[in-house]
Amino acid sequence: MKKKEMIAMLLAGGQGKRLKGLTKSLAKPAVYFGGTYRIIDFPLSNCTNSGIDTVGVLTQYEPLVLHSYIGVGSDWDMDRKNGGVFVLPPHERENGSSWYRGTADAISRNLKFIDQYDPEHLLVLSGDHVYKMDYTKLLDYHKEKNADCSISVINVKLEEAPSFGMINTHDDLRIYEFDEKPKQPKSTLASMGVYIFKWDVLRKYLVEDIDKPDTESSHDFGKDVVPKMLADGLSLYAYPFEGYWRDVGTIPSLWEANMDLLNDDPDLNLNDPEWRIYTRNPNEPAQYISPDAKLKNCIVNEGCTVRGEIDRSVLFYGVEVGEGSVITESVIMPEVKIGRNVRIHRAIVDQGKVIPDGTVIGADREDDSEILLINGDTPY
Ligand code: ADQ
Ligand code: ADP
Repeated sequence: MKKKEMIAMLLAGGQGKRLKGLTKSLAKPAVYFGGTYRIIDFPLSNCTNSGIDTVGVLTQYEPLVLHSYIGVGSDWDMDRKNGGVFVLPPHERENGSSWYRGTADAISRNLKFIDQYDPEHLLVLSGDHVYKMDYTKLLDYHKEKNADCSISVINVKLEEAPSFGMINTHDDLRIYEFDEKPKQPKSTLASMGVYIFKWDVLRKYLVEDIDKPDTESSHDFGKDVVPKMLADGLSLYAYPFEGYWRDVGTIPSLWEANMDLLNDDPDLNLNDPEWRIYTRNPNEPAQYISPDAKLKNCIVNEGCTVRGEIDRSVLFYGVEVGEGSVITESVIMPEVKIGRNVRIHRAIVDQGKVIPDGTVIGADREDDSEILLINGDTPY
């Protein structure tokens, strides 16, 4: 196998418990976003656009949709002779355990895959985030600092800090503190879960970690590997990322990031010829808008038939909206069939849901601050 300067490992195994009903039969990276995409399209496209041609995708929870979706990677221009995208589900170890225990364990169990390319650096990515990032800039920074590990960081609000790995740095951005999900955060600089490691350095840490009993290590980058490297005095640097980045791990954050796209000049520009986000084309016919339909400030994907009113909403492919129905501030996932005279306000409606005529969802509330999730469990 040809030696590569850097390959990427994309962690796509998370269950996404905070997305509740949306991830019941779907891994979080496979959740739909922005009318056309699945979340995993973002890191995959970022890899393609950054010239990274070899990507291992680590799956675990509900892998079937992800496996068939990624296929041979042709939609992201990854079906290369030299490199490509490789889906890596957990396989049995000699001691019989088959589940990936944590994010670091997932990488440790694929050492052979990585070693084939004998890379100098390893890019570790999360499959849960919506952003456009040129990873070559992070690599340049990592080399310039001669870092053992470089972590991409972004400023978050102090009240959001307990959900992230929080970082403190010296003036030269060298990291001296890393707290995974601190109850009492001491900074607002959050790890984006995007790391570049010197491969020979990380490899040693992974080999050491994999044999530790679960009582001593949760085999996780944020909880175990990064803090251990820091404690050992290795050189870890923070790379300040500038741009739109969202962890869309909760119903409100997924809804909000979809709504962000409806701004006239959105912070996340998806119509950027310099940085395309690739996705699998559903091959649906063009959308049909009936003479009585009214559409304002919305994203409507192909295969939709709209006979009602849509305002500030995102419709994925194949959605039907019947006569007299009014949809406001909502995200309607693919192939949802909405009958006549339905009202939906501030909700996410999950894929394939059928909403009978006359149903009112969220439109008759006094307090509409909560975003409703309508899925297979909802009683209509
Ligand atoms: P979390 O997002 O909470 O924090 P985690 O749940 O470990 O971390 O998920 C990271 C990624 O790995 C996700 O893409 C998930 O789908 C995937 N994943 C989780 N377990 C896996 C497994 N066993 N096998 C394969 N893939 C798996 C992390 C960092 C924080 C950082 C935030 C940024 O730990 O430090 O601030 O990401 O969102
Ligand atoms: P959440 O949105 O709840 O934070 P994540 O996808 O980030 O969900 O995963 C939460 C935790 O669940 C992670 O620590 C991850 O290691 C663990 N996890 C992910 N998939 C599985 C699984 N299939 N079985 C057991 N634990 C898992």
